[in-house]
Amino acid sequence: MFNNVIVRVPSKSISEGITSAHEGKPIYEVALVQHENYVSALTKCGVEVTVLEPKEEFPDSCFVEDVALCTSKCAIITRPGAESRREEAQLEDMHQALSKFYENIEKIEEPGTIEAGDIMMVGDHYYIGLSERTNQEGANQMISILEKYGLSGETVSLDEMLHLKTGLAYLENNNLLVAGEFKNKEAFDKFNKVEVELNEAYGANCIWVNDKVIVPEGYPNVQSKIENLGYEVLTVDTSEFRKIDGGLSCLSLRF
Ligand code: CIR
Repeated sequence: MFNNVIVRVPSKSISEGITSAHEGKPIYEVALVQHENYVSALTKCGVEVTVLEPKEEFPDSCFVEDVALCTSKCAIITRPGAESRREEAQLEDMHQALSKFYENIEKIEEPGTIEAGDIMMVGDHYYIGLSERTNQEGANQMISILEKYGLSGETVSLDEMLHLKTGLAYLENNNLLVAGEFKNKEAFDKFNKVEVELNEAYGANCIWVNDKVIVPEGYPNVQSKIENLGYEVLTVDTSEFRKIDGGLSCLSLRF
């Protein structure tokens, strides 16, 4: 059960976000409306949403998921692997917001790098993707911190995707959406894997929030697979975030 969510409003500079997609630049005004709709969908799931102000100097700063991991016991400030995003994790308003909810706030230190889009929570256990953004040192530090609080973690290697949760979404009740390179990873064999086809791969980045699942708009097969599992689905158009490799999960911290 999640009670709280933190988001950050996209900045005008979103048009300059890091991207590997060739879908053009996000349109700021459209991104703002999509972000408002995202917040409305979260509110429908019964969480309290803390909305942080936009930060022009950080084009990717609406993707708050990457700068902190929020667990049941502590929050951990990450150290993003992308140079242009590193200082995002030091933003004072985020630290203040986290300190309202957490007594224990930990930090990943140099030379560790980690972006929490690479971390998937399954109960008290955390899967950590080793990617271009998250290195072994960052993962080791994260696992030590988790263990200090009675939680646990393990690493999973990534070869193709940006982040672990680009192609995975844990929907609770042992249900795991899997796309691309994760379909055949042994680490996930114990789950009830629901496979997402290549042409809807972006739709694998969904979020479970209190028994509802928020799914990006425009991925009908993903949507019906999730509905067939018995979940109520809410959809939100995230086309502008997709243009800079961002999905639904990246836009919020949920705890
Ligand atoms: C980036 O490349 O860092 C951003 N343009 C997208 C971040 C997406 N975040 C995520 O998957 N957790």
